[in-house]
Amino acid sequence: MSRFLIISNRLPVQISISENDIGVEPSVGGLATGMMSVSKSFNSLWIGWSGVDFNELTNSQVKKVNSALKKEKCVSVNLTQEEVELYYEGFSNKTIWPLFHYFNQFVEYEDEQWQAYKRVNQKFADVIAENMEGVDKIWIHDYHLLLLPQMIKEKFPDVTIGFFLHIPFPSYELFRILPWRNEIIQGMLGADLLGFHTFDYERHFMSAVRRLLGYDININEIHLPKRIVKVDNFPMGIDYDKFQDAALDSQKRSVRDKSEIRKELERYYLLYPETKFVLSIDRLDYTKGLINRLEAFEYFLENYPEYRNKITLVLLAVPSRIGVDQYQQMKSEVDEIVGRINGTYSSINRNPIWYFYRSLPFENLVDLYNYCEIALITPIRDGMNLVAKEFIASKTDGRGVLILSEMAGASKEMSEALIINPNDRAQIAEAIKRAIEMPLDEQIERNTVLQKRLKRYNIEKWATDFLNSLDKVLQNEQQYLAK
Ligand code: ADQ
Repeated sequence: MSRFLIISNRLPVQISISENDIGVEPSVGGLATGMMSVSKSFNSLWIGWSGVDFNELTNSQVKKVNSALKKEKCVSVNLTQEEVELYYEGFSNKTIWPLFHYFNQFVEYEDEQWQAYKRVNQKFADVIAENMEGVDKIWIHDYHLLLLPQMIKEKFPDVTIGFFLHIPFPSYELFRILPWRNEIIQGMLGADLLGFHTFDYERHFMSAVRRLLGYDININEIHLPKRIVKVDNFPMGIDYDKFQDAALDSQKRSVRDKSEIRKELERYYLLYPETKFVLSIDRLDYTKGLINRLEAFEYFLENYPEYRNKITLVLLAVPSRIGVDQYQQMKSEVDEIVGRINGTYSSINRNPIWYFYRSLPFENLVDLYNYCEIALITPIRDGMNLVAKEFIASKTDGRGVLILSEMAGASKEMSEALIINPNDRAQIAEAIKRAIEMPLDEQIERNTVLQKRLKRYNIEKWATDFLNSLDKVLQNEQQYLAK
């Protein structure tokens, strides 16, 4: 029976190990959240790093972890501490991540990290090779594994390979800075189908291929000497019904069954019924624009004093990549600005910002999406941004206003939101005011259009579209070679 492999840096589970017990839980992150629902509906096996250092475990613990993973249809690629530092925190997150998000000033060029990146991509290729029985399709995800398509293609030329990049692909002028640019492009071209979130990322990639390698390009096909590679955009969707249903469920619960967060929001609202809750949720990452968001919020409080006691920013920052310097610095900066704003604008019983530095269970996330009237999403660069979509999907009665950065891939499909430039504080402040004052029927009108679109192009449709395209690529390639 044919089956397909999903490959990503991290497995979509988080493993906790105590003396007698092994726990497996779903992990946070766009890719994990998105692909989980898809992998269940196909005959698939997911290969990736488990996040656990197997060298620290006893033999019996290793067995237990592997069998817990097997139940989840997962196979682990074991990484040493050094590999995690050089390949994951190093090349992936200190070179590719900042460069592809236009944070040129943060990019490191360390040969040692590049060598580790190549080694780990090869390690993935080896584990894949051990699990190839009956496999005819492989879907590789994201920037940690840019060299993997070529490694697999060389060894298994008949297997169809799809690759999807979850982050932006930068303009050629930026990409060319990378000393290893040719190897990276060649690595990606090992795939038969390359997918991006938006047409712009696709266009940037094509331009890099044309200028660096000089291959013939026909609209969205790249003609290599012996095969063709198709390039297309597939804007990633969300599990729409899951968010709608969870939001409905959250509203219907009796007081006793409500989450603490929801009870607290409702209690606060009873005390101060004029309050508008503004929601901000993301990983604590410099690309997500937390600093400019906070500065814009401060600007708003400064310039629109009539709203000072009528607005509360619920700021949820999920700890992320704490081993990378910039992330630690940013955490201190966020702490400082939140302190400054609360110090300036708090009264005895009211803080303008409620700040949480942690991850939250799904139910709480939905409570916040459902209850807060406004979402403020201001990334400096973002491949897509699923939070924007999840917020809209959780608005069961159509109320709510989304303020969204034009630098997020999601803005291309969500023009009914209030679209802002994340570097324009005055514009963001103005959008907050507009959101507060927006009439209900206008909110509902905008959200109805958005919801219809998100429901139609949901995560399942995204994955099936990608997989169908992958099948078509194979047929086209056979016709092309027969000519
Ligand atoms: P991320 O950068 O992780 O993903 P995003 O698309 O916003 O960003 O997804 C974050 C996910 O984490 C959401 O599904 C959200 O529900 C979840 N989440 C956020 N905060 C949480 C919290 N406090 N507790 C629990 N869960 C939380 C990368 C790219 C994005 C791209 C995705 C998918 O950087 O641009 O949209 O991949 O391709």
